[in-house]
Amino acid sequence: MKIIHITKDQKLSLKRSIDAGTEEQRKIVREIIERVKKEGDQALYEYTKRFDGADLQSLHVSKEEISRAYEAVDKEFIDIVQEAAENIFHFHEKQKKESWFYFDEKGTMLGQKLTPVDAVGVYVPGGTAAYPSSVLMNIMPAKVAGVGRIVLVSPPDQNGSLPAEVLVAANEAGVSEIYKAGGAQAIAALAYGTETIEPVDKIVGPGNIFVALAKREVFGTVDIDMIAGPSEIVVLADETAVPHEVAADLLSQAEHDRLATSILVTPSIKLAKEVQKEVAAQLADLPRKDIAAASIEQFGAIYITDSIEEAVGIVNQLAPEHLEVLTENPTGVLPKIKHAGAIFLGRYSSEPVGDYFAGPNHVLPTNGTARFSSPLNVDDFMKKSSIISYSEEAFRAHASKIAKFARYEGLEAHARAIEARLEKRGSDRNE
Ligand code: HSO
Ligand code: ZN
Repeated sequence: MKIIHITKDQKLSLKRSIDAGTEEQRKIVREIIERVKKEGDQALYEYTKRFDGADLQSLHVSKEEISRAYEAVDKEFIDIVQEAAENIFHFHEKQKKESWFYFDEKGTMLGQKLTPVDAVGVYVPGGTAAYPSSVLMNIMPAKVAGVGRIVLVSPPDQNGSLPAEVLVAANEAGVSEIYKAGGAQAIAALAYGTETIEPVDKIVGPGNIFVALAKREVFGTVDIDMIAGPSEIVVLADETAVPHEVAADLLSQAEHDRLATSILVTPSIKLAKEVQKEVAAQLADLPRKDIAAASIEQFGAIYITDSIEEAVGIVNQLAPEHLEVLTENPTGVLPKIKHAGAIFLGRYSSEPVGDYFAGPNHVLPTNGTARFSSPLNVDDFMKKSSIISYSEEAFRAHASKIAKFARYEGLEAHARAIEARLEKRGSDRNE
């Protein structure tokens, strides 16, 4: 892991060009979407055969399959998922906002009515990235928001099955329906519907480039979540941090992806050198050492600053997905942190505590977007309607101003709609 001495005013960034896909990939995705729109289920069966090698009898995951999943996993796994789900539910409940209304002295009522999205689709990738923890993190905020229908889609293996752990997590989180479909075809089915899958209003969850392109393509017909980039961790530490713990935390995100970024920012040269040694040593016996080593080699770095204040400045420039504060007084540093998706304070708040268990969402802004966006949350699954209820007194007091405003815009019919209520006519219901 390289050690870099930061010079004052050095500009640093985690921003990378997001894989926008090739023209060829976009063409393939558009063709898939068109076929699903036209042929519905038939297209899903054929693509599942072609891309996943599974000859499905049904797209739908049955109650029996879910029961079998519970028998296939360890009892301990179920207990842990249940406890994690409870923590996630509890945390997200605190985010839930209520509709609000107020009255003025003229009897006018104004407000905002909050309504959950009717139906949400959650995409779960296949293979080793089918994380049950992400199933919980994507479903629970929708559940807390009160979304009535939550549909999970995921590509099956060659035997036509989904991982038992995913099914258990989805069921614990309160999923309504589960379908065996992946890739761009699953996104198309969620957006436009097929004979079996009713369309949804919003699609969330990570996926490969074809899934990301398909989400972009259907955006507007449905809403989508942010397109998440590779995982990032920045550790802000002083000489009180424990080198082998810092190294372990950096590696926890490096093992996600060759493109993941793990960075230590510290004013302590001693800590920097010890962490560098520890990372190399711990890498050697990690099962996913190929991935973690590639990530550390290309994107890992230890930045040395003159002071902790300067280190905080670097953190705010980077706006990382995950920030760990391992300093003598982490809560004292907190007010100075402006940009980070999730902030972990102190040595017992190692990043995986948040990935799996604490309660806050692990779907977080990456690629420097923590400057302007937030973790996945309950609000993402709620929408707001403005409420306007003018009293007659308020209407009469303001009608002429409103009509004038309309005429300044050259919109005569708007003005007349206002004035129609000022005229007295025989047909007036109040006469
Ligand atoms: N750290 C990942 C989420 C995750 N970690 C899932 C383990 N499983 C988000 O950046
Ligand atoms: Zn993780």
